[in-house]
Amino acid sequence: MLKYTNVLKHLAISICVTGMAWGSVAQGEDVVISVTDQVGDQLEGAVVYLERTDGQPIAWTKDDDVKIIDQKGEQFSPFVTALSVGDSLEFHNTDPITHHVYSFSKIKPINIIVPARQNSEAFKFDEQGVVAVGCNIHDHMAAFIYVAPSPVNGITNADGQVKFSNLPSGDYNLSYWHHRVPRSQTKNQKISVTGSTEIAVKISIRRDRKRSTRRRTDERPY
Ligand SMILES: [Cu+2]
Repeated sequence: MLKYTNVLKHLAISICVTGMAWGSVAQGEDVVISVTDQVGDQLEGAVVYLERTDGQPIAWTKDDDVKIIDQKGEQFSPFVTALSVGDSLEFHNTDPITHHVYSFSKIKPINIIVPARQNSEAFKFDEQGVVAVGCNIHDHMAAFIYVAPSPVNGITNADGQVKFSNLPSGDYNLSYWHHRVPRSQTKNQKISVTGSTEIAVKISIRRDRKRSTRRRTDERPY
């Protein structure tokens, strides 16, 4: 696979050199981030984002769609949402009952009743940070929104992986956030992307899984 990728890269370079029309086409790399916790378990639901070390914006295609958090079966879905600064999000309600979405977060206080089978207005997020969300009617409902300062952001899947495709080569700072990592411990780690790259990240999380979601959202002033 590596050899095949290298062949593709050589082809791409040849095309750039031989055809001016191709010169403006950005050739990027695939970067896979694998996140595990302190005992080596693959960690799902970690927000990972990359910023260029020189502070310049990243030329990267971004999904501009309004994101959605659904309320279904008295649960928020998804549990964790990653946004870029400036993105918008709607709360949908596919349940046959009313939900009352709230957040005491500093960056985006929310207080909106979403009647059965209706959608909220779009909320725009203009600051980086965490927004813990609950429902005033159903205490067991909880969700987290992480607003990242970079469009290159994503959430690890069940295998603990997030993939960024077609990323320009260069040096990046990798940062992460996870709801079981004590407050403010987003971490920076410098990575160099010079080809298709796999990065392993280990995160120490609180493994107290028996704590209720209500306690989890209340203890954080998000
Ligand atoms: Cu509710």
